[in-house]
Amino acid sequence: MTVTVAAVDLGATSGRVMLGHVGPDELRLEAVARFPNTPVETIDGLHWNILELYRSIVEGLRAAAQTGDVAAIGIDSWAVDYALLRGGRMLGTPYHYRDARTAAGVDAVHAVAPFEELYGENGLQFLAFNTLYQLAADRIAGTLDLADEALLIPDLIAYWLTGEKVAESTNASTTGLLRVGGGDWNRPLAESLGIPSRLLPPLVQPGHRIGTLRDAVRTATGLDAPVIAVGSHDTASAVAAIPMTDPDAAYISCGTWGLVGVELDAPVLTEASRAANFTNEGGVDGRVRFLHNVMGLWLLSESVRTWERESGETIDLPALLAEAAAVETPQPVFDANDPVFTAPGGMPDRIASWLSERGLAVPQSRAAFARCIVESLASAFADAVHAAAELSGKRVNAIHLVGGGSLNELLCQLTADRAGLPVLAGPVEATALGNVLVQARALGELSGSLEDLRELVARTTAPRRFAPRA
Ligand code: LFR
Repeated sequence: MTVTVAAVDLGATSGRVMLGHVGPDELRLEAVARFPNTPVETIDGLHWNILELYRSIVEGLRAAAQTGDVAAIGIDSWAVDYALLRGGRMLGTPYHYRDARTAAGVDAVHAVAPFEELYGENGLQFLAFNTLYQLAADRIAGTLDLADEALLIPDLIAYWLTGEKVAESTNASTTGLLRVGGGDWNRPLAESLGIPSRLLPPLVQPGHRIGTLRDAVRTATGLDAPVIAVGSHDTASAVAAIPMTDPDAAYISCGTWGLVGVELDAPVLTEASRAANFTNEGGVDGRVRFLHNVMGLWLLSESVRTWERESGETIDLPALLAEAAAVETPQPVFDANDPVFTAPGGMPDRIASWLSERGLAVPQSRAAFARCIVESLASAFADAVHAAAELSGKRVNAIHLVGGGSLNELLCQLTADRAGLPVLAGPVEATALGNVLVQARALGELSGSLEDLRELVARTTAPRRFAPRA
């Protein structure tokens, strides 16, 4: 027996509705809709184009319904961003985490709770866009006073589809307002930061049935299916689907970001892990995602966007990467963790400045630039894998690399070389697979632990092995 479920996955450049056909011996995805997810810059900053996205999701679900029976829907997106609501109505347009407004929020939060203290409470690496800093910026702007609830983006979409307001726990763990290690909301911390705890909705775990579609949505989509909470943080879903049949492995979930780490049963809150800026995010089934954010393919895609804008040409990425692989002169390595690369726009110039400020030669062709970016990513990935092993005490014999980056052979090979460990590449669609697996288990179609779900991924998708070269 198999079941068909729909995964809504909102990624950095596009959103998708995918069907997952899942059974004890089957795991197959089918794309039914793809639509742009392009942030919009207005006078007051960078925002989600949330209404257009919602319209596209409803249309995508309608397309899904036309293919046959859909037993459930699960939603995931990147973490930390949210909408403010009052009386169930959205107040303003949600901000995108790459908006610059968070700087004021960081200062305000750290004036009350310095990072060292916060780390003990929430276990999160410092990222200036973590929800608590964004909320603090909203408090300074006066908008929090108006709100009576905040919903993370996948929870907002679930609310619009079902009328039910919840906070899914893996994504909630990235807000900075959850007690580390699977705890509840840290209401005293929130209040001490001037973030009213009324904003925080009831927590639910992946697998929880959020609700059934509202009548209007049922009519618009032609679907009659529950929305089930999945690892609604895209990285949590991706990690759930990593085919780690050997537990002594690290992972890299590589898309726009490279999330590099290991899975643990309990958080690591040492001074060393804080100094290394490692995070303890909540995973599916209460696992800990002990990882570090490396800038990821963002560096490459932003560079390509700039070159295309400047030249009016369309750049063929696989061809560029093939040229980059053929570059023979050694290229310099820059720090792919430097926050100067977080904001959008003008990436090649920012990389060039980083290099020349340190007396390093700036690559002279696009191919050399691409090689420099991929070398820098591989170097940061290798460092983070070794740091994850050392900080957690976990043995690491291999690296699973999943997500879009697993198609980048140069990146996989250079990561293996620099880490001195084999890289097992794929599946590309780990996030969507994690999303549908959790739904299928909630429906009773699959049973067992995360290891059982991963075993199904390993059986149905064969990772490609990149052995380290001397
Ligand atoms: C990846 C991701 C990362 C998170 C970043 C911002 O898509 O979700 O895990 O740190 O985006 O939310």
